[in-house]
Amino acid sequence: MIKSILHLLCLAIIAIAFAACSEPGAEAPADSGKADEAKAEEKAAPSPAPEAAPGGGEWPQWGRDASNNMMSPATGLPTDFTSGEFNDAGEAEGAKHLKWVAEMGSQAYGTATVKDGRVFIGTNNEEPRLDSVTGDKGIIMCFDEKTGEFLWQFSVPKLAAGKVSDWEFLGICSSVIVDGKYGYVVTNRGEIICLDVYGMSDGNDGPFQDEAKYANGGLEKLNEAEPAELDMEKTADIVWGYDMRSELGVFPHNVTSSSVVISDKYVFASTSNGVDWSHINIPAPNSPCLIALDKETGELVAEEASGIGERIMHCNWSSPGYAEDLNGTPTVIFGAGDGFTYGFHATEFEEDDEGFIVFKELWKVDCCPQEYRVDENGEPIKYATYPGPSEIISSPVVYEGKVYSCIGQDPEHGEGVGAVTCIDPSKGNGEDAVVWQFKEIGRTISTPSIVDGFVYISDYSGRLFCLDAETGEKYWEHDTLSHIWGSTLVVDGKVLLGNEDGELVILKAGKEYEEINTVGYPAPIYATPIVANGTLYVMTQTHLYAYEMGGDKVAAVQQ
Ligand SMILES: [Ca+2]
Ligand SMILES: [Ca+2]
Repeated sequence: MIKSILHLLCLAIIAIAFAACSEPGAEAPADSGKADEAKAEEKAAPSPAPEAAPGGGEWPQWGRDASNNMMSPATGLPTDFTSGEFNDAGEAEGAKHLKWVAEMGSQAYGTATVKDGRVFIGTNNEEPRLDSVTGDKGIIMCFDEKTGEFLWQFSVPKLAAGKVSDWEFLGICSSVIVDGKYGYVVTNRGEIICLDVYGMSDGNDGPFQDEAKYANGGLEKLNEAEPAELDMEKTADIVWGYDMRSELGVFPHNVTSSSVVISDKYVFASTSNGVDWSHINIPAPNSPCLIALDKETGELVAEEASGIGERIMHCNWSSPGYAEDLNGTPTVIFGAGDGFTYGFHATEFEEDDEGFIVFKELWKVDCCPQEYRVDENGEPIKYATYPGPSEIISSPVVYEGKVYSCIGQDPEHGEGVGAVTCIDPSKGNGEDAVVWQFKEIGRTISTPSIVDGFVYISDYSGRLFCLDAETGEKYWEHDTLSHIWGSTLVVDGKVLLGNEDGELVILKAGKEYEEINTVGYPAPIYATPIVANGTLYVMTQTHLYAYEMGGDKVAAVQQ
């Protein structure tokens, strides 16, 4: 279960104003007036046009941007890169196209993000980087983008609950989303933490100043914990923190997973609220499964009150998406633990009867086919059986005004029936909004990639499908012959996907099926490959590989 959660975290991200970043390699307009115009145009665009983003631009969050559509406009992807052989110094000898490789912990589920020269990953503490941090911990590591040099880490103590809410050695499953000086991440303790990406190098930013106490008790025990002796130069700088367990009473099942998404004002986060060890009882049915926090202060702004908590099948591990304009409305998109995908208003909230500020539900669509919920006699089909119902763990993707959402379960529950649902919120609510549903797929915790009208989606059973985004028609499928936890990346006309056997498959994107290469690694791949600034990052359970992409464009990016 925990592993799946981690996987989920990797999946979710947000839409940043990537476009606002002036890419180092972009051609400068001839005069400054034109430059300003160009900048204004860039800021208005939801994502950079391929020609405007040599090297593909940055990858500042799970999903690259808030649409959660994991594709990159980069070109020059080599298809003959290799993993090499580790020598005693920890170098991957003979690895083709490798810039650097960094050792992480023994398990790493927090898919890499890259912004402003830094790379962030989530892992555990089984290969300790700091003498002052020992034993099992949730860890965020920050590396230098060019060299892979370790800069600092965020060390999170484990909850005493163990497997029930904070499974041993799972580490931090969430990806860091970076917005300017700040990064936002969900910890293994069920906390949302705002970090200063510059760490302590520019002093201890606040209001939060109790980093030494946090290291011994998290937010929950700040008042009673003894301050730890820390190597402050390499310690993360916490700006603010929000403890979802103590503030909301949520009960994370096995682990807190998923990544947050941000708008200009808010942080939107799923709470990992779930069932208890019995797998039947829901300890906190009235607690929210999705919340909004003020980005500046970390204060609670709104909570979900659509009744998801009472209908949780297992947990809420999906990372939400955000669209500034979906059917004319700023919308948070949430794949929930009851199998429904929800659209909530992202800027207007309402007060309920008890005085709580809650999300305004715009629409909801059941993404779990009815025949998975009840049998032909109308009897409920048992959860966690092959033909039974599933919740949503992967991230819903927004593409050309539609939402693509997939159902699945914790990989510990094994394989089973799944579905991809295409939702058009302009067509109404519920079944009216369903454009098509594809049911040939098995359960999945992978997030789809959608490029040029093609949907690429893998399932836990190991298959990768190419579907028509408008009709759901299947063009081809490929069996990787191993379980899949991670998600696809589409870049430079290719689809990349890692599996549990440590194989990264490379297929041709488009209607015609073509295998290009399979690259072997010495450890399983549970995270999703990403591309940022002309570099391909492949994350196994133990190592992060950074590969240089080819061509002049890469050189331009590295100026
Ligand atoms: Ca600082
Ligand atoms: Ca601080």
